Amino acid sequence: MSNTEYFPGIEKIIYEGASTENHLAFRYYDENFVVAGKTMKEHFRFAMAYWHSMCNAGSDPFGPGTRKFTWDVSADPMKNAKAKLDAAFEFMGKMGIPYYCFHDRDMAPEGESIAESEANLKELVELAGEKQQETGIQLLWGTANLFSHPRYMNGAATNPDFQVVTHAAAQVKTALEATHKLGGQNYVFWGGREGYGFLLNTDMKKELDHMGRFLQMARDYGREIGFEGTFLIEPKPMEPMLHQYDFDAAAVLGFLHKYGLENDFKLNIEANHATLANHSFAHELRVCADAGMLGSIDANHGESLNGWDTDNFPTNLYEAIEAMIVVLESGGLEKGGFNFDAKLRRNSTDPEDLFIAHIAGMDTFARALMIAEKLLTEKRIMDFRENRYSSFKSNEGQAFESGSLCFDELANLASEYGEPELQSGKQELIESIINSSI
Ligand code: XUL
Ligand code: CO
Repeated sequence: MSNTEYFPGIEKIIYEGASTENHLAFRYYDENFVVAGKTMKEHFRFAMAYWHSMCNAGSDPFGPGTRKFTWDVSADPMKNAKAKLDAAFEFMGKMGIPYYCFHDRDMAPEGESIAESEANLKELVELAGEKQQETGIQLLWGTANLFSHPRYMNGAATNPDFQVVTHAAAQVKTALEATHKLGGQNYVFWGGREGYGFLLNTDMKKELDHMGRFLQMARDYGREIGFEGTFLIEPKPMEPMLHQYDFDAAAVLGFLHKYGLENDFKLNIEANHATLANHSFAHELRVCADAGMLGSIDANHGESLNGWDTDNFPTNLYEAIEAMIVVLESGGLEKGGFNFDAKLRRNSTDPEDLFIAHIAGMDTFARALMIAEKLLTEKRIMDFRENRYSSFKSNEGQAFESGSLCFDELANLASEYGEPELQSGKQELIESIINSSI
Protein backbone atom coordinates (compact mmCIF):
# COMPACT_ATOMS: atom_id res chain seq x y z
CA MET A 1 0.00 0.00 0.00
CA SER A 2 1.27 3.44 -0.93
CA ASN A 3 2.47 6.19 1.35
CA THR A 4 0.93 8.89 -0.81
CA GLU A 5 -0.94 11.53 1.16
CA TYR A 6 -4.15 12.47 -0.67
CA PHE A 7 -5.16 15.31 1.61
CA PRO A 8 -1.82 17.00 2.37
CA GLY A 9 -1.75 19.87 4.80
CA ILE A 10 -4.84 18.73 6.66
CA GLU A 11 -4.27 17.31 10.12
CA LYS A 12 -6.61 15.25 12.26
CA ILE A 13 -9.79 17.27 12.92
CA ILE A 14 -10.32 17.80 16.63
CA TYR A 15 -12.97 19.32 18.87
CA GLU A 16 -12.10 22.91 19.78
CA GLY A 17 -15.45 24.20 21.03
CA ALA A 18 -17.98 26.75 19.78
CA SER A 19 -15.69 29.76 20.07
CA THR A 20 -12.90 28.45 17.83
CA GLU A 21 -12.04 30.38 14.70
CA ASN A 22 -10.46 27.34 13.09
CA HIS A 23 -12.75 26.17 10.30
CA LEU A 24 -11.04 22.77 10.33
CA ALA A 25 -12.17 21.91 13.86
CA PHE A 26 -15.37 20.68 15.49
CA ARG A 27 -17.42 23.26 17.37
CA TYR A 28 -20.03 20.88 18.82
CA TYR A 29 -19.10 17.31 17.88
CA ASP A 30 -16.95 16.00 20.71
CA GLU A 31 -16.89 12.24 20.17
CA ASN A 32 -16.36 11.44 23.85
CA PHE A 33 -18.96 13.83 25.22
CA VAL A 34 -21.77 11.94 26.91
CA VAL A 35 -25.40 12.88 26.19
CA ALA A 36 -28.28 10.82 27.58
CA GLY A 37 -25.97 8.03 28.69
CA LYS A 38 -24.02 7.57 25.43
CA THR A 39 -21.08 9.30 23.83
CA MET A 40 -21.69 11.34 20.70
CA LYS A 41 -19.65 8.78 18.80
CA GLU A 42 -22.05 6.05 19.94
CA HIS A 43 -25.17 8.08 19.23
CA PHE A 44 -24.30 8.88 15.65
CA ARG A 45 -21.97 6.19 14.29
CA PHE A 46 -21.24 8.66 11.47
CA ALA A 47 -20.37 7.17 8.11
CA MET A 48 -18.75 8.42 4.92
CA ALA A 49 -20.58 7.66 1.66
CA TYR A 50 -17.97 6.27 -0.74
CA TRP A 51 -19.95 7.26 -3.86
CA HIS A 52 -20.17 10.95 -3.09
CA SER A 53 -16.99 11.63 -1.19
CA MET A 54 -14.64 9.47 -3.24
CA CYS A 55 -16.33 9.11 -6.65
CA ASN A 56 -18.38 12.23 -7.34
CA ALA A 57 -16.23 14.94 -8.90
CA GLY A 58 -19.22 17.22 -9.40
CA SER A 59 -20.49 16.41 -12.89
CA ASP A 60 -24.10 17.30 -13.67
CA PRO A 61 -26.24 17.01 -16.83
CA PHE A 62 -24.80 20.33 -18.03
CA GLY A 63 -21.10 19.83 -17.51
CA PRO A 64 -18.23 17.65 -16.29
CA GLY A 65 -16.80 17.32 -12.79
CA THR A 66 -15.02 20.30 -11.29
CA ARG A 67 -12.86 18.58 -8.69
CA LYS A 68 -9.59 16.82 -9.44
CA PHE A 69 -9.26 13.49 -7.64
CA THR A 70 -5.59 12.76 -7.11
CA TRP A 71 -6.51 9.07 -6.72
CA ASP A 72 -8.07 8.94 -10.17
CA VAL A 73 -5.12 9.60 -12.47
CA SER A 74 -4.06 6.22 -13.83
CA ALA A 75 -5.30 4.58 -17.04
CA ASP A 76 -5.72 1.36 -15.01
CA PRO A 77 -9.08 1.42 -13.17
CA MET A 78 -7.92 -1.15 -10.60
CA LYS A 79 -4.92 1.03 -9.74
CA ASN A 80 -7.29 3.97 -9.26
CA ALA A 81 -9.62 1.87 -7.12
CA LYS A 82 -6.75 0.96 -4.79
CA ALA A 83 -5.59 4.57 -4.55
CA LYS A 84 -9.18 5.62 -3.85
CA LEU A 85 -9.38 3.11 -1.01
CA ASP A 86 -6.24 4.61 0.52
CA ALA A 87 -7.68 8.10 0.10
CA ALA A 88 -10.97 7.05 1.70
CA PHE A 89 -9.27 5.66 4.80
CA GLU A 90 -6.98 8.69 5.04
CA PHE A 91 -10.02 10.97 4.88
CA MET A 92 -12.04 9.03 7.46
CA GLY A 93 -9.03 8.75 9.76
CA LYS A 94 -8.39 12.49 9.64
CA MET A 95 -12.11 13.20 10.14
CA GLY A 96 -12.58 10.72 12.98
CA ILE A 97 -15.47 9.15 11.04
CA PRO A 98 -15.83 5.61 12.37
CA TYR A 99 -17.88 3.97 9.55
CA TYR A 100 -18.32 3.95 5.79
CA CYS A 101 -20.90 2.76 3.24
CA PHE A 102 -20.30 1.68 -0.34
CA HIS A 103 -21.86 0.30 -3.52
CA ASP A 104 -19.95 -2.54 -5.19
CA ARG A 105 -19.10 -0.29 -8.15
CA ASP A 106 -17.83 2.56 -5.96
CA MET A 107 -15.13 0.36 -4.55
CA ALA A 108 -14.14 -1.70 -7.61
CA PRO A 109 -14.72 -1.20 -11.33
CA GLU A 110 -17.13 -3.38 -13.27
CA GLY A 111 -15.19 -5.84 -15.48
CA GLU A 112 -15.84 -7.29 -18.95
CA SER A 113 -17.64 -10.29 -17.42
CA ILE A 114 -19.43 -11.19 -14.20
CA ALA A 115 -16.38 -13.21 -13.16
CA GLU A 116 -14.05 -10.26 -13.72
CA SER A 117 -16.34 -7.87 -11.83
CA GLU A 118 -16.46 -10.31 -8.91
CA ALA A 119 -12.69 -10.76 -8.92
CA ASN A 120 -12.18 -6.97 -8.94
CA LEU A 121 -14.46 -6.51 -5.94
CA LYS A 122 -12.93 -9.43 -4.04
CA GLU A 123 -9.46 -7.96 -4.51
CA LEU A 124 -10.56 -4.58 -3.16
CA VAL A 125 -12.53 -6.16 -0.30
CA GLU A 126 -9.37 -7.96 0.78
CA LEU A 127 -7.54 -4.62 0.94
CA ALA A 128 -10.46 -2.85 2.61
CA GLY A 129 -10.45 -5.56 5.30
CA GLU A 130 -6.77 -4.83 5.97
CA LYS A 131 -7.47 -1.09 6.16
CA GLN A 132 -10.31 -1.74 8.63
CA GLN A 133 -7.96 -3.82 10.78
CA GLU A 134 -5.28 -1.12 10.74
CA THR A 135 -7.60 1.79 11.54
CA GLY A 136 -10.55 0.35 13.48
CA ILE A 137 -12.90 1.96 10.94
CA GLN A 138 -15.89 -0.30 10.25
CA LEU A 139 -18.43 -0.94 7.53
CA LEU A 140 -21.90 0.42 8.32
CA TRP A 141 -23.46 -1.01 5.19
CA GLY A 142 -22.77 -2.30 1.74
CA THR A 143 -25.03 -2.36 -1.29
CA ALA A 144 -25.09 -3.15 -5.00
CA ASN A 145 -25.44 -0.51 -7.68
CA LEU A 146 -28.43 -1.85 -9.64
CA PHE A 147 -29.21 1.42 -11.39
CA SER A 148 -26.23 2.75 -13.40
CA HIS A 149 -25.64 0.02 -15.99
CA PRO A 150 -27.89 0.34 -19.09
CA ARG A 151 -29.16 -3.24 -18.56
CA TYR A 152 -31.08 -1.93 -15.54
CA MET A 153 -32.90 0.81 -17.45
CA ASN A 154 -36.23 -1.03 -16.95
CA GLY A 155 -35.46 -2.09 -13.40
CA ALA A 156 -33.32 -4.71 -11.68
CA ALA A 157 -35.43 -7.15 -9.58
CA THR A 158 -38.55 -5.69 -11.23
CA ASN A 159 -37.26 -5.79 -14.80
CA PRO A 160 -39.76 -7.33 -17.27
CA ASP A 161 -36.82 -9.35 -18.68
CA PHE A 162 -35.94 -12.36 -16.48
CA GLN A 163 -32.33 -12.33 -17.78
CA VAL A 164 -31.80 -8.93 -16.20
CA VAL A 165 -33.18 -10.23 -12.89
CA THR A 166 -30.46 -12.94 -12.94
CA HIS A 167 -27.78 -10.27 -13.40
CA ALA A 168 -29.18 -8.33 -10.46
CA ALA A 169 -28.97 -11.52 -8.38
CA ALA A 170 -25.34 -12.10 -9.40
CA GLN A 171 -24.47 -8.59 -8.30
CA VAL A 172 -26.40 -8.69 -5.01
CA LYS A 173 -24.91 -12.09 -4.16
CA THR A 174 -21.36 -10.76 -4.52
CA ALA A 175 -22.16 -7.48 -2.75
CA LEU A 176 -23.74 -9.40 0.14
CA GLU A 177 -20.69 -11.64 0.41
CA ALA A 178 -18.44 -8.58 0.38
CA THR A 179 -20.52 -6.86 3.07
CA HIS A 180 -20.46 -9.99 5.21
CA LYS A 181 -16.69 -10.44 4.74
CA LEU A 182 -16.11 -6.86 5.89
CA GLY A 183 -18.30 -7.30 8.97
CA GLY A 184 -20.93 -4.90 7.59
CA GLN A 185 -23.65 -4.22 10.13
CA ASN A 186 -26.38 -3.72 7.54
CA TYR A 187 -27.07 -4.39 3.89
CA VAL A 188 -29.05 -1.76 1.96
CA PHE A 189 -31.49 -2.05 -0.93
CA TRP A 190 -32.21 1.25 -2.59
CA GLY A 191 -34.50 0.43 -5.52
CA GLY A 192 -33.15 3.08 -7.84
CA ARG A 193 -34.81 1.73 -10.99
CA GLU A 194 -37.46 -0.37 -9.26
CA GLY A 195 -40.50 1.49 -10.46
CA TYR A 196 -41.95 2.62 -13.75
CA GLY A 197 -42.45 5.56 -16.03
CA PHE A 198 -45.50 4.44 -18.01
CA LEU A 199 -48.35 2.33 -16.61
CA LEU A 200 -49.65 0.98 -19.91
CA ASN A 201 -46.46 -0.98 -20.57
CA THR A 202 -46.10 -2.08 -16.93
CA ASP A 203 -47.61 -4.97 -14.96
CA MET A 204 -47.19 -3.40 -11.55
CA LYS A 205 -48.52 -6.37 -9.58
CA LYS A 206 -46.09 -8.76 -11.29
CA GLU A 207 -43.17 -6.40 -10.75
CA LEU A 208 -43.96 -6.00 -7.04
CA ASP A 209 -44.31 -9.79 -6.66
CA HIS A 210 -40.92 -10.18 -8.31
CA MET A 211 -39.36 -7.64 -6.00
CA GLY A 212 -40.82 -9.42 -2.96
CA ARG A 213 -39.53 -12.77 -4.21
CA PHE A 214 -36.09 -11.36 -5.00
CA LEU A 215 -35.71 -9.85 -1.54
CA GLN A 216 -36.86 -13.07 0.17
CA MET A 217 -34.22 -15.00 -1.78
CA ALA A 218 -31.49 -12.43 -1.06
CA ARG A 219 -32.39 -12.46 2.63
CA ASP A 220 -32.30 -16.26 2.76
CA TYR A 221 -28.92 -16.32 1.01
CA GLY A 222 -27.55 -13.69 3.38
CA ARG A 223 -28.62 -15.69 6.41
CA GLU A 224 -27.22 -18.88 4.82
CA ILE A 225 -23.74 -17.37 4.52
CA GLY A 226 -23.94 -16.17 8.13
CA PHE A 227 -24.79 -12.49 7.64
CA GLU A 228 -26.50 -11.42 10.87
CA GLY A 229 -26.84 -7.74 10.08
CA THR A 230 -30.04 -5.87 9.30
CA PHE A 231 -31.38 -5.64 5.77
CA LEU A 232 -32.52 -2.13 5.01
CA ILE A 233 -34.82 -0.67 2.38
CA GLU A 234 -34.28 2.99 1.55
CA PRO A 235 -37.52 4.63 0.40
CA LYS A 236 -37.54 7.29 -2.30
CA PRO A 237 -40.61 8.45 -4.21
CA MET A 238 -39.12 9.29 -7.62
CA GLU A 239 -35.91 10.08 -9.48
CA PRO A 240 -34.66 8.27 -11.45
CA MET A 241 -38.07 6.61 -12.04
CA LEU A 242 -41.26 8.66 -12.24
CA HIS A 243 -42.94 6.25 -9.81
CA GLN A 244 -40.71 4.26 -7.49
CA TYR A 245 -42.19 1.30 -5.66
CA ASP A 246 -40.49 2.19 -2.36
CA PHE A 247 -42.25 5.56 -2.35
CA ASP A 248 -42.06 6.34 1.37
CA ALA A 249 -41.81 4.66 4.77
CA ALA A 250 -45.51 3.80 4.91
CA ALA A 251 -45.44 2.15 1.46
CA VAL A 252 -42.32 0.16 2.39
CA LEU A 253 -43.80 -1.02 5.69
CA GLY A 254 -46.87 -2.34 3.85
CA PHE A 255 -44.63 -4.05 1.29
CA LEU A 256 -42.40 -5.69 3.93
CA HIS A 257 -45.40 -7.11 5.77
CA LYS A 258 -47.08 -8.34 2.60
CA TYR A 259 -44.00 -10.31 1.55
CA GLY A 260 -43.02 -11.62 5.01
CA LEU A 261 -39.83 -9.57 5.23
CA GLU A 262 -40.63 -7.63 8.39
CA ASN A 263 -38.42 -9.62 10.74
CA ASP A 264 -35.20 -9.17 8.79
CA PHE A 265 -35.70 -5.75 7.25
CA LYS A 266 -35.82 -2.24 8.63
CA LEU A 267 -35.69 1.11 6.88
CA ASN A 268 -32.91 3.48 5.98
CA ILE A 269 -34.42 6.96 6.00
CA GLU A 270 -32.86 9.69 3.90
CA ALA A 271 -33.84 13.27 4.72
CA ASN A 272 -33.94 14.45 1.11
CA HIS A 273 -35.99 11.43 0.01
CA ALA A 274 -38.52 12.32 2.71
CA THR A 275 -38.91 15.87 1.47
CA LEU A 276 -39.06 14.65 -2.15
CA ALA A 277 -42.11 12.62 -1.02
CA ASN A 278 -43.63 15.78 0.51
CA HIS A 279 -42.98 14.52 4.03
CA SER A 280 -40.70 15.98 6.64
CA PHE A 281 -37.57 14.06 7.60
CA ALA A 282 -38.98 13.70 11.14
CA HIS A 283 -42.26 12.33 9.78
CA GLU A 284 -40.51 9.49 7.97
CA LEU A 285 -38.39 8.72 11.03
CA ARG A 286 -41.48 8.68 13.21
CA VAL A 287 -43.37 6.31 10.90
CA CYS A 288 -40.45 3.86 11.18
CA ALA A 289 -39.85 4.36 14.89
CA ASP A 290 -43.52 3.75 15.71
CA ALA A 291 -43.35 0.46 13.79
CA GLY A 292 -40.07 -0.55 15.51
CA MET A 293 -38.43 -0.43 12.07
CA LEU A 294 -36.05 2.52 12.21
CA GLY A 295 -32.79 1.04 10.97
CA SER A 296 -30.44 3.75 9.80
CA ILE A 297 -30.25 7.28 8.43
CA ASP A 298 -28.88 8.86 5.26
CA ALA A 299 -28.10 12.33 6.53
CA ASN A 300 -28.44 15.22 4.09
CA HIS A 301 -30.97 17.86 3.20
CA GLY A 302 -32.72 19.07 0.07
CA GLU A 303 -33.09 22.51 -1.41
CA SER A 304 -36.35 23.96 -0.10
CA LEU A 305 -36.74 25.97 -3.31
CA ASN A 306 -37.04 23.02 -5.68
CA GLY A 307 -37.46 19.94 -3.46
CA TRP A 308 -35.18 17.82 -5.72
CA ASP A 309 -32.77 15.21 -4.44
CA THR A 310 -29.89 17.66 -4.22
CA ASP A 311 -28.12 15.78 -1.40
CA ASN A 312 -26.80 18.87 0.37
CA PHE A 313 -24.74 18.33 3.48
CA PRO A 314 -27.12 18.55 6.46
CA THR A 315 -26.78 22.01 7.95
CA ASN A 316 -30.44 22.69 8.71
CA LEU A 317 -30.42 22.78 12.50
CA TYR A 318 -34.18 22.92 12.97
CA GLU A 319 -34.73 19.84 10.81
CA ALA A 320 -31.95 18.03 12.68
CA ILE A 321 -33.49 18.87 16.07
CA GLU A 322 -36.85 17.44 15.01
CA ALA A 323 -35.05 14.33 13.77
CA MET A 324 -33.01 13.89 16.94
CA ILE A 325 -36.15 14.11 19.09
CA VAL A 326 -37.51 11.08 17.24
CA VAL A 327 -34.19 9.22 17.33
CA LEU A 328 -33.77 9.78 21.08
CA GLU A 329 -37.39 8.91 21.86
CA SER A 330 -37.06 5.69 19.88
CA GLY A 331 -33.99 4.64 21.89
CA GLY A 332 -31.41 5.24 19.14
CA LEU A 333 -30.18 3.43 16.10
CA GLU A 334 -28.76 0.15 17.39
CA LYS A 335 -26.92 -1.25 14.30
CA GLY A 336 -27.60 1.81 12.14
CA GLY A 337 -25.79 5.10 11.90
CA PHE A 338 -25.78 8.51 10.23
CA ASN A 339 -24.38 8.12 6.74
CA PHE A 340 -23.51 11.35 4.92
CA ASP A 341 -25.28 10.60 1.67
CA ALA A 342 -24.41 14.15 0.72
CA LYS A 343 -22.34 15.82 -1.95
CA LEU A 344 -20.41 19.02 -2.20
CA ARG A 345 -21.92 21.76 -4.31
CA ARG A 346 -20.40 21.70 -7.80
CA ASN A 347 -18.51 24.92 -7.15
CA SER A 348 -17.02 23.74 -3.84
CA THR A 349 -13.66 22.91 -5.34
CA ASP A 350 -11.05 23.35 -2.61
CA PRO A 351 -9.69 20.04 -1.28
CA GLU A 352 -10.56 21.18 2.26
CA ASP A 353 -14.24 21.58 1.31
CA LEU A 354 -14.90 17.87 1.79
CA PHE A 355 -13.66 18.20 5.38
CA ILE A 356 -15.57 21.42 6.02
CA ALA A 357 -18.80 19.85 4.72
CA HIS A 358 -18.50 16.79 6.96
CA ILE A 359 -17.56 18.95 9.95
CA ALA A 360 -20.64 21.13 9.31
CA GLY A 361 -22.87 18.05 9.15
CA MET A 362 -21.41 16.47 12.29
CA ASP A 363 -21.61 19.74 14.22
CA THR A 364 -25.21 20.27 13.11
CA PHE A 365 -26.27 16.87 14.43
CA ALA A 366 -24.18 17.18 17.61
CA ARG A 367 -25.85 20.48 18.40
CA ALA A 368 -29.26 19.06 17.51
CA LEU A 369 -28.63 16.12 19.83
CA MET A 370 -27.89 18.41 22.77
CA ILE A 371 -30.93 20.58 22.08
CA ALA A 372 -33.22 17.58 21.59
CA GLU A 373 -31.97 16.06 24.84
CA LYS A 374 -32.65 19.34 26.65
CA LEU A 375 -36.19 19.53 25.22
CA LEU A 376 -36.88 15.93 26.17
CA THR A 377 -35.56 16.43 29.70
CA GLU A 378 -37.43 19.64 30.42
CA LYS A 379 -40.50 17.89 28.99
CA ARG A 380 -42.61 20.99 28.26
CA ILE A 381 -43.35 19.89 24.72
CA MET A 382 -43.67 16.20 25.54
CA ASP A 383 -45.97 16.82 28.51
CA PHE A 384 -48.18 18.99 26.34
CA ARG A 385 -48.32 16.28 23.68
CA GLU A 386 -49.21 13.65 26.26
CA ASN A 387 -51.88 15.81 27.91
CA ARG A 388 -53.62 16.34 24.58
CA TYR A 389 -54.73 12.72 24.87
CA SER A 390 -55.56 12.75 28.61
CA SER A 391 -59.32 12.41 27.96
CA PHE A 392 -58.63 8.81 26.90
CA LYS A 393 -57.70 8.10 30.52
CA SER A 394 -61.41 8.26 31.45
CA ASN A 395 -63.18 4.91 31.99
CA GLU A 396 -64.92 5.24 28.64
CA GLY A 397 -61.70 6.32 26.88
CA GLN A 398 -59.92 3.27 28.31
CA ALA A 399 -62.79 1.01 27.23
CA PHE A 400 -62.53 2.47 23.71
CA GLU A 401 -58.78 1.86 23.52
CA SER A 402 -58.99 -1.68 24.87
CA GLY A 403 -61.83 -2.65 22.53
CA SER A 404 -64.49 -3.22 25.19
CA LEU A 405 -66.76 -0.38 24.05
CA CYS A 406 -69.34 -1.04 21.30
CA PHE A 407 -69.79 1.43 18.48
CA ASP A 408 -73.32 2.39 19.55
CA GLU A 409 -72.08 3.01 23.10
CA LEU A 410 -69.35 5.23 21.65
CA ALA A 411 -71.95 7.12 19.64
CA ASN A 412 -74.35 7.46 22.61
CA LEU A 413 -71.62 9.10 24.69
CA ALA A 414 -71.72 12.11 22.37
CA SER A 415 -75.11 13.25 23.69
CA GLU A 416 -74.06 12.51 27.24
CA TYR A 417 -70.87 14.64 26.92
CA GLY A 418 -72.45 17.50 24.99
CA GLU A 419 -70.47 19.79 22.67
CA PRO A 420 -66.71 19.49 23.42
CA GLU A 421 -64.74 22.58 24.37
CA LEU A 422 -62.12 23.50 21.71
CA GLN A 423 -58.61 22.38 22.69
CA SER A 424 -55.75 24.45 21.26
CA GLY A 425 -52.92 22.59 19.46
CA LYS A 426 -50.43 25.29 20.55
CA GLN A 427 -48.14 24.92 17.54
CA GLU A 428 -46.72 28.44 17.77
CA LEU A 429 -45.92 27.96 21.45
CA ILE A 430 -44.03 24.74 20.70
CA GLU A 431 -42.14 26.39 17.85
CA SER A 432 -41.13 29.23 20.09
CA ILE A 433 -39.96 26.82 22.82
CA ILE A 434 -37.70 25.16 20.25
CA ASN A 435 -36.40 28.50 18.99
CA SER A 436 -35.59 29.72 22.48
CA SER A 437 -33.66 26.53 23.24
CA ILE A 438 -31.30 27.06 20.29
C1 XUL B 1 -29.92 7.73 -4.09
C2 XUL B 1 -29.42 7.23 -2.80
C3 XUL B 1 -28.47 6.11 -2.86
C4 XUL B 1 -28.63 5.12 -1.76
C5 XUL B 1 -27.76 3.90 -1.90
O1 XUL B 1 -30.78 8.81 -3.99
O2 XUL B 1 -29.75 7.75 -1.77
O3 XUL B 1 -27.18 6.62 -2.89
O4 XUL B 1 -28.35 5.68 -0.52
O5 XUL B 1 -27.92 3.23 -3.10
CO1 CO C 1 -29.27 7.44 0.25
